[in-house]
Amino acid sequence: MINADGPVLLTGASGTIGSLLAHRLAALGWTLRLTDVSALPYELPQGASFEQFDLEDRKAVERLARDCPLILHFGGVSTEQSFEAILGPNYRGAYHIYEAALKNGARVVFPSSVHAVGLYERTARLDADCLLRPDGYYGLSKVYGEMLARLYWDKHEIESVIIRIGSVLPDVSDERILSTWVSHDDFVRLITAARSADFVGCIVVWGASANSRSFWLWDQREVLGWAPLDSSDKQAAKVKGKVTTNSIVERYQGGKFVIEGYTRKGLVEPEMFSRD
Ligand code: 15L
Repeated sequence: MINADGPVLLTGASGTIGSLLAHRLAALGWTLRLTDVSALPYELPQGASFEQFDLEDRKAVERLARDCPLILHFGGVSTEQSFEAILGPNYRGAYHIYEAALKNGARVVFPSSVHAVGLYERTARLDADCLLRPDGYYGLSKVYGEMLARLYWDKHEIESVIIRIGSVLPDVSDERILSTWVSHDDFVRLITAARSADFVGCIVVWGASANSRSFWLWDQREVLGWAPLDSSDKQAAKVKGKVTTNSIVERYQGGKFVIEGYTRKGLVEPEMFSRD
């Protein structure tokens, strides 16, 4: 069990998910230490403090993480970009977070992404222990983050909840998101469960609501006692026919991220390793 009274470090506080969490968790009475490389685009919530710095600044990360029993690491690049643009925030930054967690014995919530499995076809139904198939440099950085979590658990007993997030949005905006959607309420409940669970070890949970069109099956949510209460199903009629005209985008779970820099002539092999 982690110290329930300790402050919680939230990186990426100025981003979309960071802003959502800062407001919702502060409203639940959490004491938050917020940070981001950009200024906060909202007023500081009750009980929160904010420091602006780059995740590449290891000393600043370690200073802010001091005495925090929980780190919600939502900082870093969240879109497909060049390897060089992603290297500092997502690789060095995540390493700094885990080093800080090690110093404090903190639990980490690491947001992985659908883009860690983005090159599976949409017809595939995945368990959380599937082979990872990133769809670009961003997805690759999430695979690295998942392995950082694994390393620090196996070698140092630093706990992690890896959330392989689909699409955190207020509403479903196209047909693909019927499969990947996670409502704000389900997501906030998932984060609170990650804090209150006695013991988590190093687990992977699909960050999605109870969507009947989900691409994803088994995961380790039982450890958290979390189950989504919302579903995209009610929004299906609203987005019917909302698809792109690109057959590669529509074929794979990663959607638009897949075609960034795609040079293969045909389709990706459906199975990377086949014993048949
Ligand atoms: C992600 O990982 C992105 O950060 C987010 O902006 C969305 O694009 C989401 O995946 C998605 O693919 O729906």
